[in-house]
Amino acid sequence: MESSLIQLVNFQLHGDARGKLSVAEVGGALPFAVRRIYWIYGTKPGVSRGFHAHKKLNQLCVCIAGSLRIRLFDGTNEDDVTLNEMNVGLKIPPRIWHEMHDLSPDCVLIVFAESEYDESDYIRDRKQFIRYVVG
Ligand code: T46
Repeated sequence: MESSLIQLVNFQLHGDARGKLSVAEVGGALPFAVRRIYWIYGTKPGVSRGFHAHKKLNQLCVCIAGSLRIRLFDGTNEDDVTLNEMNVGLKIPPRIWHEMHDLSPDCVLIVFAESEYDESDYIRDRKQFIRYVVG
């Protein structure tokens, strides 16, 4: 499932008799040089996260265990994508409102980010976000 909002990447997969190995490298599946990596896990049942957009930050998310649904909103269109494959990443460009829902108890979401953490890059108010992107 892919729309202009949902940008998925397939990682290079090396499988052999021992199992599988996936690769994300700059110039390949990674669309930017990574300066920060964080991971989200141990989410309590029924808890959703995110509810913000970034002004400039590019990110790539990979669900390496369990599953979750990510809702993306560009100020006009909204779409949902379920991530449950270790070999697939979701690009979250700047100026996209994102919410993470339905995280399974075993969900581990690893996020590759283009820049160091900067709270001033966040827009955490949905109405402010719509004004920011739509004007
Ligand atoms: C995003 C989605 C997918 C830091 O101090 N450094 C960091 O690198 C990060 C990512 C977070 N924090 C602090 C800021 C907050 O006090 O950790 C706390 C939780 O962060 P937040 O409420 O923003 O977490 P989520 O899960 O709502 O959002 C996170 C990322 O922050 C965000 O950039 O795109 O995951």
